[in-house]
Amino acid sequence: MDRVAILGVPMDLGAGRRGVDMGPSALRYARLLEGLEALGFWVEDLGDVRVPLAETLRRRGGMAYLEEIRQAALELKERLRALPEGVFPIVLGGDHSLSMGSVSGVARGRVGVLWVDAHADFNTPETSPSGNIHGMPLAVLSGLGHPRLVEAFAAVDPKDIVLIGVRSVDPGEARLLREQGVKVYTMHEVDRLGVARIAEEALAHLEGLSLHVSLDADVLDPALAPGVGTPVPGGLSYREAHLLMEILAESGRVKSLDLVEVNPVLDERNRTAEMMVGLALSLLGKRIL
Ligand code: HAR
Ligand code: MN
Ligand code: MN
Ligand code: MN
Repeated sequence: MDRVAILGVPMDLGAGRRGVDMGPSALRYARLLEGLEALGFWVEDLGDVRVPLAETLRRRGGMAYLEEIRQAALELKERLRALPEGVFPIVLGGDHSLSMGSVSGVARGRVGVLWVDAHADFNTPETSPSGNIHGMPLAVLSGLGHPRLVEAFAAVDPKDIVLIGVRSVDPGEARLLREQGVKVYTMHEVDRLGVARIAEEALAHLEGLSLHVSLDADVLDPALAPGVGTPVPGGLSYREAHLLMEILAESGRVKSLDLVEVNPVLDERNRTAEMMVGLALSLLGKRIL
């Protein structure tokens, strides 16, 4: 039977506001494990990576948390490396800085990354307007940014990255994305081309590669998914998000998944977590008929 491993990263040190550290609990409470079992998977919840509470650190915000974030992401990376091949990991966040650890942990050789997000997360300390590390993981994975992070997590060729759903990009970040040759489908392209065409183009662009999907809850329209710290209007609809997951599932090439940036403090009756769980199940093969 196919195996899934769940691993939580209750971290909000990379974000500008508190609360995403409760995301792993909210996603578990939304019955992710039971949903996966109903699909026929053998599921093991491996618990959480250790992350210090912001209140216990005598520092505040942004790059001040660099070492704690690095340590948590490194622990995640090591735990993913230790999984037997063929186990499908689902990483529960937590802010998006954890994906430095998830992508580098699953990258055995070349990996294609589908980063589904309202934001590009391609800032460096120089281009970032906020200093928040959850706006930097994709740059770090590509080898750009703070040397302490790059030496630990650089793992992908920027040409093996596809961004989908983007609608908030900082000026320096936009320049870096162009220079590095990252493929970006903004909401403009979602509207013009549709999600089906984009999914097929993305799969063709990453031809031959195993894929990691990093799903940021804020890619969804905030009217549907209010439980996020950095909402941006004009996001994916329920139907677009599900269709994207279903087409990726049909490819059979997705080998790992992050569910990140769910903020239960800002949510309404856990609906954002429930929607993320529904999307994860679609990505793992759930069908209507
Ligand atoms: N681009 C902004 C910054 O770097 C906002 C980043 C927000 N990031 C996330 N993850 N919520 O996608 O500060
Ligand atoms: Mn993100
Ligand atoms: Mn985002
Ligand atoms: Mn966010």
